[in-house]
Amino acid sequence: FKKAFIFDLDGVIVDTAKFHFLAWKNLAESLNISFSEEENEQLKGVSRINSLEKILKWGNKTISEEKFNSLMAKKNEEYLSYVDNMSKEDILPGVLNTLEYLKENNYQVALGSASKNARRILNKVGLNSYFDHIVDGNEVSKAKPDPEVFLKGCDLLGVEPKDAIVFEDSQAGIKAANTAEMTSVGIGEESNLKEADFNFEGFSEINQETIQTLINF
Ligand code: B16
Ligand code: MG
Repeated sequence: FKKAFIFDLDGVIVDTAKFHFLAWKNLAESLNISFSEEENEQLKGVSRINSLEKILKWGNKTISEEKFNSLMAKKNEEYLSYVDNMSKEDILPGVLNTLEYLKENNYQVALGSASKNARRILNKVGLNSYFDHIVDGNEVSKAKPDPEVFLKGCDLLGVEPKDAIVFEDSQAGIKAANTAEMTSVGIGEESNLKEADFNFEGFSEINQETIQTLINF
């Protein structure tokens, strides 16, 4: 039986990708680099530093370290201005039901996010108390697809990776879970997440029966 659940944040619990998109787009445009939803898709689950590196590469731009750091700070400031307007209503459909079911049944639950803003976001939407442990971008040195973030989660929860189930919306995150031999559950468009063990459009499709199927997998 599987014993623990690890949730990604952006794209699984809340849709903050749209805020990242707005902030990255403004940054890219200030550098005369075009930036579309398609490019944004490739930044999902990718750390802040790696995201800016990718954008610069797409635009064939090199900048000083100082400018790099100031752009990252500016992007985050804009991103947080959107985050700070979030509330319970921004929790994606079905997520709260699942978290409540897991809590009532004493399953172990952790967050495994690349975001350095994960705690702030969980606070904003009022979900902090559902997580036994939080591992976020402040605690890992290797970004997804490296499994470090999920392995740390397993350590904290005291379970073997093979006994953990990971919910992820990004290709990098599914890869990370698979590398660590965890059960990977893709949330979002299946064609994007073909390598996942299971696929669901969102948590509205996940009920108690589904959870039991995952546990027995
Ligand atoms: P921050 P996740 C990831 O969160 C996002 O998907 C990705 O787009 C973002 O660049 C990254 O967090 C870093 O976020 O700038 O807030 O530190 O999907 O791993 O929860
Ligand atoms: Mg994500």
